[in-house]
Amino acid sequence: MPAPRTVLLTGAAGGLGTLMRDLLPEYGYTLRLLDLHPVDGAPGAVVADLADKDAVREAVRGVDAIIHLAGISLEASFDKILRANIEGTYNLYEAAREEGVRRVVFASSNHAVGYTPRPRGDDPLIPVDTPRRPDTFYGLSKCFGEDLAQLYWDKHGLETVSVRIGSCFPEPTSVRMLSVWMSPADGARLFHAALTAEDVGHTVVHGSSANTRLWWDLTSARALGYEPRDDSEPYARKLIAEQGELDPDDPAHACLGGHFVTDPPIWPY
Ligand code: NAI
Ligand code: 15L
Repeated sequence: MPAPRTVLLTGAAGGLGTLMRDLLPEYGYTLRLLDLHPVDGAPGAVVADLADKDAVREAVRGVDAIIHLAGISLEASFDKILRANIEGTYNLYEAAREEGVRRVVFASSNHAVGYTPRPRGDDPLIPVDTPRRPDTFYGLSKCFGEDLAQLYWDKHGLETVSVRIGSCFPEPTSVRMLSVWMSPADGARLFHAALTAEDVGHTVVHGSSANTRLWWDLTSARALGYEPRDDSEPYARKLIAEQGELDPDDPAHACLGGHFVTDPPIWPY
């Protein structure tokens, strides 16, 4: 497969989309942007709901690949999740199939497996084939997205790398995030690897930096050519001084998904 050059970035107005709009052009990509909301500083962005099949198909036409970030990124009612994340992702894959797009990078989440107990002590890292244990309807929609990706590979030959992102923000802001943080620069490295690796079929990877306190296995991400360069450890002393170590008896600290298991943040719209 020739390396993709023109990439549709959905969710371009969001937090991760804004970070990737800055970082991905350095890898030589020309980005086409799509979001429900206007994208700051990008008057040419497509402003469309993923529910609008015609607009989605037009946005997809002619691109080499898609990075699919758009959707509800926190917990919400099942009806909202159904429309934005489940039907919306289906509409995007259908448009990609119809327009002959070869590769999608899908923003899955740690919350697809959020009920997985976090490793303690000498426990092994969580493997990428750990059973699905969604912690929310939001996490469930990411399981759907991964399965949809598998179907479109098996049935239609449309490749996907599903990246179960830990926490991709400029800095880690909690003790839990020390274990699952992915720096924006490593996020761009991983997305670039996911766009360019050969013969991925449908591959699921964990998305984190090379954190000293890592909870999950990065082997399948490294196999794509991803070489993380960052580590959350420089933030550890300050965060632990402020928040304390994770409490082994607190259910909000027991699982990979953290407080999404006990008290998930709710999508405000
Ligand atoms: P965000 O909430 O900041 O951005 C999501 C964007 O999607 C927003 O700009 C929103 O307007 C857009 N959107 C929502 N519904 C839409 C629809 N129906 N049609 C078109 N656009 C729509 O979220 P963030 O943090 O940027 O995350 C991006 C993606 O990565 C999400 O899919 C999220 O689930 C996933 N993710 C992010 C993580 C992180 O640490 N930032 C961790 C794990 C997964
Ligand atoms: C996610 O999936 C969310 O979209 C993001 O806002 C963070 O909460 C992240 O997971 C996390 O687990 O820290």
